[in-house]
Amino acid sequence: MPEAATHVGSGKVRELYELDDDRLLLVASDRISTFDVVLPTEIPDKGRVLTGLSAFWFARTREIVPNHLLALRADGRSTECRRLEMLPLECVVRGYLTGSGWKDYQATGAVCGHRLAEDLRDSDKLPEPIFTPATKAQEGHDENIDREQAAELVGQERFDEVEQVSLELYRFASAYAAERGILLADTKFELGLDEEGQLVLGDEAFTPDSSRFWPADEYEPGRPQPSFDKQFVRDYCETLGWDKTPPGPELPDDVVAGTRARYVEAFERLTGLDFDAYLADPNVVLG
Ligand code: Q0Z
Repeated sequence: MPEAATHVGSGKVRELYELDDDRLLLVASDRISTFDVVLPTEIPDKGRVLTGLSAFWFARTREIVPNHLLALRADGRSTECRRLEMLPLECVVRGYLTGSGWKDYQATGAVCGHRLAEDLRDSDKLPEPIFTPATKAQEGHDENIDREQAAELVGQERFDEVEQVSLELYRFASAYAAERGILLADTKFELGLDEEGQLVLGDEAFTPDSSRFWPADEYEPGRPQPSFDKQFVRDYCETLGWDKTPPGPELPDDVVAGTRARYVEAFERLTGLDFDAYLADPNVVLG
């Protein structure tokens, strides 16, 4: 960071700084988390892959909804963005039934008030994508809520707009990814308002940290799917008998290398660009 910037927030693997009254700097580190624990070993360039993918999607979805992206920095991991008033809602869209959606379905037959057919299996494709909002937890897991609860948080009109925009974003990105051999099982984004009260996409978009990416050629409903990016890490951790509480284990070099290769592969398949071209000039993703 060349200029003075005040640190204003930390995520598991990202940092947020204030540049001035109107602008924030979002920096993606190379940290990786698994089973909700950040590991002591980094995956080189992971933050650049996520930043590049997010910017790629921002550039291609701006006709669906404007976004907060102002500039990509030359380091490839830092994004200058417009400061928004974030909605107190996690916008989640699911095209497949897994994770907390699968858990809720098994317990109640519904996900966030969407009643589903009775015979669905883990990872089944849903007849159509569903909007399944969640509350933003300061700590621990977001809590799924139904549309009535979500409408109370942001107002009915805004809720309707957020749902429509979220579904449109998911339909666009999942169709695009599927053509490139990657299933976008579900995704989460954050929307905010600009000074004029217009809806703006913030945070990150369609990265492997905010979405479940599954390799299409290994898709087999009825069981949990391998993760496109983190499967080597999870498999390695399972061999250790680690109890999944902090601290997490160090990763051996071959697991680091294999995982880095998967992130780079996701970037290259989705963007159609060489990752080296991104490293040379991040703005290539803006097309
Ligand atoms: C995003 C987060 C991170 C910790 C606030 N454009 C925006 N305007 C206002 N607020 C945000 C954004 Cl992106 C905002 N987060 C999530 C990101 C570290 C928390 F990198 N929090």
